[in-house]
Amino acid sequence: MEKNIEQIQEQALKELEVAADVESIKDLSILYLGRKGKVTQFLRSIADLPPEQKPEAGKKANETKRLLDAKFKKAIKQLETASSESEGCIDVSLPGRVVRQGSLHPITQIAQQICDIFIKLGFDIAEGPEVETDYYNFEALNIPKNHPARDMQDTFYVSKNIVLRTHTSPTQPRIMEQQKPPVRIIAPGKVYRCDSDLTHTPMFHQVEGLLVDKGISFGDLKGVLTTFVHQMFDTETNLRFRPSYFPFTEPSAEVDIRCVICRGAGCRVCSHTGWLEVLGSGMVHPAVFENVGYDTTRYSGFAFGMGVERIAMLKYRIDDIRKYFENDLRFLRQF
Ligand code: 2U9
Repeated sequence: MEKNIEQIQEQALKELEVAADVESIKDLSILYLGRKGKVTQFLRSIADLPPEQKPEAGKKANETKRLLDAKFKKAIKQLETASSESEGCIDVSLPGRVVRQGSLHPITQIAQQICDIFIKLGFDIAEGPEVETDYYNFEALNIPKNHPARDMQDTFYVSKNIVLRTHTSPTQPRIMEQQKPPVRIIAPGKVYRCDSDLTHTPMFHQVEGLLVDKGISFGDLKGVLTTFVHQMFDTETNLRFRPSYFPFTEPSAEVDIRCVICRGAGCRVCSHTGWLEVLGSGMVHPAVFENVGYDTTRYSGFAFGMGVERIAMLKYRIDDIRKYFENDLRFLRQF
């Protein structure tokens, strides 16, 4: 009989060793210590033993019961502690979380497309400061103090002679002061004007270009800007050059393209004119050349400028410029 309870204990401990989870140990506990369990049944059977064997058998059976109960409880506790510690750990068997790839802002994409077209035409990129002196932003570009063009630009003043640049054109006299012709540069970047509505934001992006060499004519200007429009939109997009005025160019022209929405039939976007204004341009004013020490009898050149947001609005058919700067990912992810 005593051997029997030892065998039961030995068997229970062997089974406990291979029990891998809490549920299996609980099952073992029922199998050995439950109401109909092996140890319980052994305890009950002691009643049928001869009286002299009962005390020893009872003692051994109770020791086994206590030992197994303690071993089962300890094993359950160890498994539960191990599982709560592993909660903060990485489960390498789980599928990975997808990291969304970022993309360039639509305005950056359009600015790059514009620059790429001019780079292929032989232009270099030039960059200048966004906080600019009154001299380079205005004076060097033939916009003297009290000139009405200063009001047109709605300038943010940092101090009396320092402004947030109202165009990227000041980059160009800076380059011309350092470099003799030929000059072929485009100046992309942020500009600032005190203006805000459906089609204007206080900060926007421009690309302005300059080409200076011997014998440059208005025909060169037309050829370069026509190539640009055909590559940026498509070769079916007609252009018209409309006389205009800028202090830094003479003669000056605004460049319209056939409406990309209605193809000239007339719609809300082109105010029923069939045309959209996309560029300003002209032959560089001799006063600008004199300011940078270029010989106006030897050199001539053309210049142009465009708003990147305006081009982006037409390409992507967005009618409110502010959408580009609200940082709404549902909008930005479309590009
Ligand atoms: C130099 C001389 C002349 C650059 C030019 C424009 C015409 C022009 C505007 C278009 C829309 C800016 O974003 S916009 O408001 N630009 O109309 N810009 S000619 O003329 C220069 C530049 C540099 C030395």
